[in-house]
Amino acid sequence: MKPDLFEAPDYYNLDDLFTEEHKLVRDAAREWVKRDISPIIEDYAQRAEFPKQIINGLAEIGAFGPYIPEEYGGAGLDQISYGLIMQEIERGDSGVRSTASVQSSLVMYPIWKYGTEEQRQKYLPKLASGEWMGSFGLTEPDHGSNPGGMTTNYKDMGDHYLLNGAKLWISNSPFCDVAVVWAKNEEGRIHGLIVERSMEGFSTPETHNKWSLRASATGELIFQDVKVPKENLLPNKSGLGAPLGCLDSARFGIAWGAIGAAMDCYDTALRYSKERIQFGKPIGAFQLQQKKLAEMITEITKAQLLAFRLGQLKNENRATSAQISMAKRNNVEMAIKIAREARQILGGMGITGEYSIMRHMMNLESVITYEGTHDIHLLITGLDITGLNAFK
Ligand code: TGC
Ligand code: FAD
Repeated sequence: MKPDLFEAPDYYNLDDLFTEEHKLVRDAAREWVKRDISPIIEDYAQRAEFPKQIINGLAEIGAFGPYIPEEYGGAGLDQISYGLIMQEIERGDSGVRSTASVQSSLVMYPIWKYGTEEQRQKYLPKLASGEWMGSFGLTEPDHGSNPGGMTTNYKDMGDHYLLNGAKLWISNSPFCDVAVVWAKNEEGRIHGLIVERSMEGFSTPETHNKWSLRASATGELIFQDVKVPKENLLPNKSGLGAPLGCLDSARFGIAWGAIGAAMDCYDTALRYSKERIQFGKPIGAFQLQQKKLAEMITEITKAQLLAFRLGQLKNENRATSAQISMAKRNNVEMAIKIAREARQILGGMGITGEYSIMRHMMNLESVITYEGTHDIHLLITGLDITGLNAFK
């Protein structure tokens, strides 16, 4: 793979709006990606292997629980810092950002928000340091966009719960130490349970043959009469709103992360367009290529402004789920379109692993599907503006 010459585009001087802390946090993540991700990621993606050695580095840049209070091992940062860390990591690879998103927003967040003090003390510091890795089990083979229909269930056996069912498409599952699992009780009410790898009857087979997110491990979570101690139930929120609340936090991170992937594709294509000579001049001098590049920087700038404003609202606890859906949907579509256009600017070279673009493009096919598909987020906006529910 070519050396990482990334220069971040900032067409509207957004840096003027960031605090010193934002810039410090972002620059540390940026440097780490350049040093520890860029040189190795293509190889791991080609081999479809998660680079486990990066876990310590992710913890060190604060990617595990950026906004979780320091007393629980988190970085105690604001939401814009969280977004910037996700942006920088996804600039390297969406699969690496997935690992961080799941750990922070889908595992640490529910334990912090819905768990007991004992659960917070037991799990959060180890998750923040990367000593333990987590996964989040919501999706099932027959219930993806419609998680409310889940059939994974648990029964109250007096001194423990008995958990049965299966989850599919679970990031980090093959190597997770703990899983936050969503299951129905005997009344059909959804609750979160913390399942540990050592529990008998719990298995996590890996899903192979992915053309996307190849450097992220994906698998199943299978529960066959798993005895879960009663103290592992998350007591402070139940119903579908509990997992969906976690998704709000993860989708927010993706809205920022996708910008990183887009910036990397744009920056690579811009540089290539100035170096590649055809018909006696750089291809960047041709109007057709300039149109592509000019539209890319316009869309990136719009996405940056959307994410920044959403970050301000999130910091003030005023961001609605529908606003988060709009940003996730817009920014991922923006990124995937830019990846496709950027790949064309590189001609044949664009399909090789010498450059990051094709990997970003394939990764984004997962990003546009997970955490709510592109269609589902559009329908969430539709419901919000009309008051009419297309899901029922
Ligand atoms: P609905 O009846 O609308 O809502 C049920 C309850 O949930 C509440 N609610 C929310 N609460 C918090 N945050 C949100 N975003 C919420 N959206 C809804 C709602 O108020 C209600 O509460 P209550 O108290 O009245 O019961 O539910 P529905 O069954 O009609 O479904 C709505 C729909 C389709 C929008 C939702 O289920 C959905 O978002 N589906 C997409 C599923 C999804 O996103 N799955 C993601 C799995 S995790 C993943 O992909 C990780 S990828 C790895 C990585 O990030 O890297
Ligand atoms: P389906 O729900 O079957 O959707 C298929 C198609 O139908 C889509 O185009 C969809 O938009 C459309 N559709 C569905 N309902 C409607 C409707 N009402 N109106 C219009 N169109 C509709 N899940 C987890 O729980 N944890 C994870 O860690 C996790 N990681 C993942 C990692 C990867 C790499 C992938 C690919 C997925 C992951 N997921 C995870 C699952 C992901 O959230 C689901 O794939 C996603 O929610 C869509 O569900 P589905 O694949 O079952 O598609």
